Amino acid sequence: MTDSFSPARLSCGNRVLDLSRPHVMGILNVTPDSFSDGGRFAERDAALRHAGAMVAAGATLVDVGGESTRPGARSVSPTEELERVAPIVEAIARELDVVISVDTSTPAVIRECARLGAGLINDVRSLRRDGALDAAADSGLPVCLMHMLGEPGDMQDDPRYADVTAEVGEFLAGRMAACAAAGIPAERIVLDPGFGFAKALEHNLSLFKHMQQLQRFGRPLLVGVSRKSMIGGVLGRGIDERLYGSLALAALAVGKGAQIVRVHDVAETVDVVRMIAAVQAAE
Ligand code: 8Y4
Repeated sequence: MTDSFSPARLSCGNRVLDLSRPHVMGILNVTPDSFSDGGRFAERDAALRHAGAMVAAGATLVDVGGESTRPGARSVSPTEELERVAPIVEAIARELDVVISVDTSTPAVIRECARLGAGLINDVRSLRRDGALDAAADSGLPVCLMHMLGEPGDMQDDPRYADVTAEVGEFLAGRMAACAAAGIPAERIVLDPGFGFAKALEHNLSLFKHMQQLQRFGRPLLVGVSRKSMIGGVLGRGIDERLYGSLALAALAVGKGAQIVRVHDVAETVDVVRMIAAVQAAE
């Protein structure tokens, strides 16, 4: 009985997320500005201001990432990634009341950010890098396991599925088993279908339609579709014209039971999510 229900709470370090209502995770830009002679301080300041604005708009999580997952992006060394992310995690932990999610696959970054006050490890590689399972286990933090085949650089080279939702479910079950073996219990896991990762438009749409199948694991679902190419593919809109498409998918995801939506447009999405939550909470 309790198995088929998502738990009401997720413990995120020193904060607890109430999962009886949906949450908005704001995507934080951490773009290194090589032209600013203010250097690291200006970067950290801009990130902190952006995070503060998202929290004021109602984000209960912010996702901080120092490595681009875009196809063709230059790879970043662990030291470089840590130098970008750690000061920002530290500043947000000191200044803001929010769960800090760290978008990383790198064991050293997982360990250091946990020490600095992060509340969630968001790994698009689902802890498949050497040492990542142990680092996440030792952190004591929850982990978001996301479906992706291959690596960001090659993932869009002709992805094929017989049944995309079933295969995503099998993949996530395998990663949950790997986590269990490494000492990360199910209670610390969040699952993510991985929209836009190793999936053609038809796969993204079918996976979205059948996302509810992933509720069978009894774990909270995180969905990231904001401004993604599946919206561009359907609507024929450029990246700056995808707000309404993004809001439609955020609403539909929450309607299908997603507890966390990862978005760029926090204020707009918070209105959508709060409206749905009000209806869901009614008699
Ligand atoms: C515009 C800007 C359009 C960026 C697309 C994008 C997910 C994620 C990403 C996700 C989880 C992205 C780090 C891709 N997507 N983490 N990360 N789930 N858990 N592209 O779907 O936002 S990066």
